[in-house]
Amino acid sequence: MIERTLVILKPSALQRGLVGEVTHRFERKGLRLAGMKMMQLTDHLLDEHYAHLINKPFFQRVKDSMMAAPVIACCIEGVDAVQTVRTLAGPTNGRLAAPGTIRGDYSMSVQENIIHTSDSPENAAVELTRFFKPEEMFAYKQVAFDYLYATD
Ligand code: IDP
Repeated sequence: MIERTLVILKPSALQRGLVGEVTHRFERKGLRLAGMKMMQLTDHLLDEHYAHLINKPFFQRVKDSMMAAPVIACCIEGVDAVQTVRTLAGPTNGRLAAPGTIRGDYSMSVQENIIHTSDSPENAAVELTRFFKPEEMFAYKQVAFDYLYATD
């Protein structure tokens, strides 16, 4: 099933100069960039985006960290894209994430863990609507598409 998912390159990715490196990993995997934009997150947007963390003691710290610099929001597409992107990202704590994952290779932190990735197809749909207008996401067929999924 072709899915779209939201990836946010967090301020930690921009501060560390990892935007190209992280984006390259998704491209090399065979995932397709359907949308990409730089934006400054706001308190209001983060209240919605991180609503599941609202009662956590670190909620404000996480929001401040997400507003400390601009972010780059990406719409990434592919078969099973939500889980594939989560696997490439690794678990939340960068210190526990396996080498080879984005967080495992570039993060020593729970908070400053380089990227956000949607955790389910349902949440991906909600999050993409929150961060992108319909006309900011683009449908086109990658030339390698038939090779990428040849035996599926
Ligand atoms: P996820 O980003 O791996 O899906 P969530 O539990 O949804 O993890 O948490 C959202 C973000 O909040 C994390 O990526 C991380 O930046 C931050 N966060 C989560 N737990 C903690 C914590 O215990 N301390 C500090 N920041 C945290």
